[in-house]
Amino acid sequence: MTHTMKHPVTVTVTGAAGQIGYASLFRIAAGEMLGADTPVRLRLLEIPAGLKAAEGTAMELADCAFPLVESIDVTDDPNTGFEGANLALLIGSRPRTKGMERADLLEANGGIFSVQGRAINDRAADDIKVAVVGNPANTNALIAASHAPDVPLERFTALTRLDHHRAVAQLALATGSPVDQIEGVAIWGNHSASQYPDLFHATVAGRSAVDLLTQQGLGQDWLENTFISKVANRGAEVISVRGGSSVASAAHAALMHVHDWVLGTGESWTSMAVPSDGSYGVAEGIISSFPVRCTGGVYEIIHGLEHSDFSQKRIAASVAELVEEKQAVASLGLLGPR
Ligand code: NAX
Repeated sequence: MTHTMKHPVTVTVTGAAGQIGYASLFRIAAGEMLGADTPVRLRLLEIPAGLKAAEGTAMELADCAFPLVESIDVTDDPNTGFEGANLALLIGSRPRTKGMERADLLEANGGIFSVQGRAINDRAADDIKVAVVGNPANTNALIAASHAPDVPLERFTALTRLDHHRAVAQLALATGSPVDQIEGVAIWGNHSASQYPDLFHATVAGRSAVDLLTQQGLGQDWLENTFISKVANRGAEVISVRGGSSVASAAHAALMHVHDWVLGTGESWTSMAVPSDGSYGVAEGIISSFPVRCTGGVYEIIHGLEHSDFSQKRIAASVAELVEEKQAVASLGLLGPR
């Protein structure tokens, strides 16, 4: 390694033996998340049932002889897994199985994310940044944060970057323009079907996206019944076509979420679910998606956007779902001391 290399970063990935874990780890190891100048120490955290498969993944990671990888550790102990962690991708969670009620789902995940929140609180490095991928992602992030009172609240985030990318892709398709011409798309609310993908501040090659769409005869009906529903239900559509849930696109979104948080967005925006600061009428005390800009390892919610009644209602509906989820986990006793 040369003197231009940065200090190594300890990255903990939970659910390391799962599909998204597998699709993420090799790209993290190759430097696609933190850059080609940042060595990584990888920690693969699994449950006992996933340990052997995670060890197999670690063997393959070793077999790639990635120059940036300083170490690879596999464990099923959260305290060991988060020891000295600078970045945590919380991917492993308990998916909803047939016949499972929402309360059962929240409870099963509450068990996972409370333990991990405590371990992060006690063991992680002072600059820990957490990105929750495992569903229900926003509320899982809230549970983890509530059990980590010594970690600044703003370090707990959840992934809505996949929804953001899906929205950009659909807008590119509808306007026949390349994705790199699109700016100002935003995802608001929950990473669920209630989310609000917002095009009203978006531009395509510097022109208002809404004006362009209107010129093409794509109005409110297209917005509500095609665009929003397509983005919000894209996960289900992928399952029905591919025969399995989104994996590589989710892994890519997780990497880009962390990449931009750490390395910056420049002047453009992205979307992240972050603790609400109360702006746009989003209740404080929940983790909700906002448009953000990142600089110097810190994200900042974009303030001062004007919303139509339609947008306000859509945001409020998704926020109401997050408040309900919070009340449900609180009444199950899953929230910690924060
Ligand atoms: P898999 O079932 O393939 O992998 C999950 C892995 O997590 C398993 O290996 C399991 O053993 C492990 N695990 C479970 N509990 C754990 C714990 N307490 N500690 C460590 N590891 C644990 O699922 P995969 O397809 O990888 O999806 C992972 C999660 O991402 C799911 O919750 C899924 O719903 C969620 N998703 C989130 C998305 C987002 O945009 N936020 C999109 C894609 C995906 O649906």
